[in-house]
Amino acid sequence: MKFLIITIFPDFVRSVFEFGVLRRAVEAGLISYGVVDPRDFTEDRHRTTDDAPYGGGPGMVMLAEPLYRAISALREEHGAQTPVIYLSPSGMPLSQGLAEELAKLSEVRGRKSEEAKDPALPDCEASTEPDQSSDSTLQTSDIRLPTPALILLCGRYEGIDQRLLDEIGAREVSIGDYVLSGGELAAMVLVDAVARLLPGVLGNEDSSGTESFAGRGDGAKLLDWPHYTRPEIWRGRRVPEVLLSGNHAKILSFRENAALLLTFRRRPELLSAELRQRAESLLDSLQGRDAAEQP
Ligand code: 6GU
Repeated sequence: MKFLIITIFPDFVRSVFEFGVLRRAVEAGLISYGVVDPRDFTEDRHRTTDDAPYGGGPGMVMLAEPLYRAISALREEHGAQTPVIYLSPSGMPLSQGLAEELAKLSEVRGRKSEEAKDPALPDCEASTEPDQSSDSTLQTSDIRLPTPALILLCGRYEGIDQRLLDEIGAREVSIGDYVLSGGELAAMVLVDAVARLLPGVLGNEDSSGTESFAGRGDGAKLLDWPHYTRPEIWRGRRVPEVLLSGNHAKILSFRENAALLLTFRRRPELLSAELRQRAESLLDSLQGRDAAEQP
């Protein structure tokens, strides 16, 4: 997956790819990124990227033309259909589901070529690169489509000229109900959430699956259970006994109950009526039990 970011703070955005999981994913060739500055697509002496809003009011609005040229340059290089996501507090909320949908854009190799003609993917010609095997029959899995790309458009000031967003068909995404001073941090949140879902990015293929908000197959979304590591007693606080028991069935049931109760207490709106019921019965059955045994 290629993340192409349009920002007036290119160094800030690049720095995010230099640490931790994202850095390792770049080094392993599992993701790549490009950063472009709309200033480089201006033609005036001051390299202007914003102006006062028509109709008056405070702040400045980003000009359509430099952004249009930046997007056109990226689409020319990476595919005319490359989707554009505009990070804005007025967008659709980012969710684990949306992150999964975006991560799936990269699930192309090995699919039937018909299916692979996903309109969301760059419509460059599929290049065929038969592998080194002696079999000269071209397998559908040998068809290599171009690496899927996402253009992430970061706004600053009061926003972006609406005509640019309409012209390019941008999808607007917000990371929550609060206002940031620009889209850069939001774009980096989206990149992280998507990248860690791509095959191979997390060392342990399992670890994106069991935590908060990862679907568990049954559609249930629960908060994560609490975690403990050494020492067994820290400042007088003991690790729950069951976690030391080696009884894996009991441990799983303890953790699932803990996750259910935490979700019930903190985010009851995430639970179905059935799970809420189950949490209530669990609370009843725990009444009067030793605190050390409680999830
Ligand atoms: Cl995507 N951008 C800005 N500027 N503020 C936000 C946001 C995005 N999501 C939440 N607040």
